[in-house]
Parts: sequence; C-alpha cells; structure tokens
Amino acid sequence: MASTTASGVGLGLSCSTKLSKRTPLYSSSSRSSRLCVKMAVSVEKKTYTLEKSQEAFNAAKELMPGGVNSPVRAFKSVGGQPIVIDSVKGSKMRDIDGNEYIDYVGSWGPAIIGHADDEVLAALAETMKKGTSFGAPCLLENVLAEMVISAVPSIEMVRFVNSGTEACMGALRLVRAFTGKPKIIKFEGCYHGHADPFLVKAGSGVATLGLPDSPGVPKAATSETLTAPYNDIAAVENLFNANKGEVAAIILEPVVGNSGFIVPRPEFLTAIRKLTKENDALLIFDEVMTGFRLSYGGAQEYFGITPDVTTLGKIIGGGLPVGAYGGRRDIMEMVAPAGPMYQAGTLSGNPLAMTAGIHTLKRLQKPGSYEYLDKITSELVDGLLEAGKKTGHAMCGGYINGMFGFFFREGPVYNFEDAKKSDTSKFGRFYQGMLREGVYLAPSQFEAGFTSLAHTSQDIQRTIEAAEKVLAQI
Ligand code: HOZ
Repeated sequence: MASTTASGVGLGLSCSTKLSKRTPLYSSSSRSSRLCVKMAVSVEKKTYTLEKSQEAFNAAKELMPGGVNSPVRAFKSVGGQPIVIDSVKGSKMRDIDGNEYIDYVGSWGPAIIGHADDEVLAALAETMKKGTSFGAPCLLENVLAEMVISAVPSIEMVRFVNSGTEACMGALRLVRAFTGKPKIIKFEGCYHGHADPFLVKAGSGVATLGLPDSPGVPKAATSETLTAPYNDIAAVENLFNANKGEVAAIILEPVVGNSGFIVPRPEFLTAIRKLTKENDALLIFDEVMTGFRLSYGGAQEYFGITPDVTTLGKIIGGGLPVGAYGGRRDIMEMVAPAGPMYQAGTLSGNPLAMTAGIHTLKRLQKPGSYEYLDKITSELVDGLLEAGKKTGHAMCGGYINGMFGFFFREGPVYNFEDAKKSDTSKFGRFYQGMLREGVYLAPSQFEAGFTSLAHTSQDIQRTIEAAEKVLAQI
C-alpha cells in the first residue's frame, strides 16, 4: 500500500480519450446540431482568464495581511496569484472566473469523501435547524468521541478543540503537566501549528516562505524545544543523552506532510517508540493530516505503533473547524475539569462540526474506502513520475492511500534538508502550467497532496495528460 519511488514507475497506463478540460456549461439535447457545433467551438476557444480573481485578490490585499488568512494560500512560492474560489463539489473546485479545477488540496485534507458531499450537507441542514452553537454539552459530541475512540488505537479519551494548532497546544501542555518535565523534541520540517513553542525549524508556511524563526516568539517560548532531523535516530539519542530527565515528549508527524510528503524509514517509528519508553518520555503523534487518511485508525494503525497522545484535525471535522487531542485515560484525566491542566474553548464540540465529522467518518467506514484511495493515488503518483521520466525531468515521489507528494529531484527524500534540494523554481513553473490545465495542487513544494473518494480514474487520467503536456514545456 505504501510506495516511495526514487524515479518513475510506470503502470502502463494508456492515455485514452481526450477529455474536455472544463465541464460543459450547456446541454445540447434540444438544439440543432449546427448550433451545438458552433457553441462547442466557442467553448473550446474560451481563454483561461483570472481577471475576477485578480481583482478580488487586489482588494483583499488592502483588507487582510497579504490578502489571505493563511500564508501558503498566497501563492508566494509558486508565482502568480491565488485563484479565488466560488464553489466546490466532489473532486472539483470552481473559481470566480468560472474556471474548473481537479482539486488535490481538498481544503488541506478534510475533504476526503469529496467536497460538499450531499449526505453531509443534508445532515448539516438538519442540525442547523436546532442552532449552530450551544456552548454547552450536546449528544453529538458523545457520538463523535465514541467514533474517534473506537477508531484510533491510542485514544481512550478525547478533548475536542477548533483546529490542529489548538490540538497540538493542548497536547504539549498535557505532556508537560503529566510528566512534570519541560522539554520536547520535534523534527525539522514538521509542523504542529503556529503556537510559539513549535515555531522552530517548522514546515508548512514557514518552510514555504523560507522564514527564519518568527519574530514575536520570545526566546523563552522555544528554549525548551529541541530539534532533530527527521528519520535520524542517532540525533534523537544524542538529545536524550544531553537532556537527561528533562524531556517530556517527542512530537512528530508519523508521515510528514508539511515539508512535502516524507515517509518514515521502516525502523524509525519503532526506534522512537522504544527511546521514549526508555527515557520515561511520552510520544505524541501529530495525526492532524494522517488521522483517518492513511487508514481509518490513522498512521498509528497503519504502522502498528501506538503513541501515548494523538492530535487530530481536518477529517474529523468534515470541513468545519475541528481539532482534537486524546490518549491514554490516565494522561487525559489530567485535563480540566477532570484534572488540573487548564484548556477551554467557546466553540469546542459545536454541533455543526460534530455533525460533519460524524457523517464523514461514517462514509469512510464503508468497505473499500481505503482500497479505493490507494488505487487512485497510486495511478496518480505513478503516472506523474512516468510523465517526468518521459519528459526527462528528475522526479521522485510517493504515496500512502489518500496522501501523496513528489519532488523535482532524484530520490530518496528522508528529511527536510533533502526536500529543500528539490528544484522549487521548476515546481513553480509546473504549478502554473497545471493550473492553466485545470489542476489545482497545493501551492507549495513543501505541502503534501490529497486525493478523495470523489476522484475518478478520469480525473487522474486528465491530470496525468496535463502533467505530460506541462512537463514537456517547462
Ligand atoms: N497549514 C496548512 C497546510 N499545512 C495550510 C492551511 C491553509 O492555508 O488553509
């Protein structure tokens, strides 16, 4: 199921029918064939324009820093300007100029069953009749909590919050409270949200923009954060030896999605689990991206390694703002009001987010979900690498079920330093070409891509054809 490939691996895909890049905006059934031909020609000639997006983004820049509410969206590392989205459905996004794209961002992960799923929307409409936020317990919290606890091996109790950042903040306070130790070990290029202690050699937007550690983060906030290169067991051993009795926990993305897509070497997670136990430290898996994506039980189920604490986000909110942290009962009972560790949230566990999460997870429970994700993602990644090979570009990439990534360099890529050797300016040119061809990828070399149950083999074929065309031009 997992695959990382140093160079192109072909599946012998036959590029069959050329499909129209845009969904036809009319039905020809009641018109004369002459008229249809004329209209078809004019649709073919529709030039790709981003005029309305440009105008909206220019206005946005006056209203919000950089014109966005999250830095990676600003397209700074791929050139051009962001497309402004009007609507999403299934595997597609449509911008305000009417261009349609096959989407491999999936709102950065949540859209695993496809955007704006009819069942999720219907369930939300029902819930909404009763209100949008109670600021008090509701039954839906119990339902989602039970689903999460029965799915994720490490979670015996869970606390819902509103984002992955909040989940990691809570988990950090928790491991420090439980162990009584101050330090944490994180890995270079891993991203655990934007809380101060994690903004050290961080991935995602920090990596994309090539930012130094952020101003505004006091030295004291990061002085207890130790870092090591991903996949480097010796470096972690050294940190434990140099900080004896002081390390509360290791936090990591069990598969990295925030420096591009990087898988752990076979022995890495086992060794990390062993080292944390030997040093009386806890292990946190940040499964904000990988939870319910690599398998229903997340990366910990996929690899068979159980951490002490897990953070979740994205998929469990089905596209609404949700995060969660959970773990062993004795650890979670530290959290207020069961215990003394304080953490709270006005909108936490709100009925809409719970509803979208419940219905998204229900769909994922259907037999064959992860096999389908594996099938289409393997077609996609193998096809992209084959396209690179045909057109003479050094590329490497990999995937696990619905998560994937590729770099413009020969493989393997084991850590952030390796990832940074990708040809990012080529990635930018590829990115712009793919956008014009109607394919929306994450606008950064240092982000993973995501597929969904709504992606079809036709979507994948179109994407590979587009990639071949673009790669031949850049
Ligand atoms: N931190 C997100 C990706 N790892 C980006 C979020 C966004 O721009 O929406």
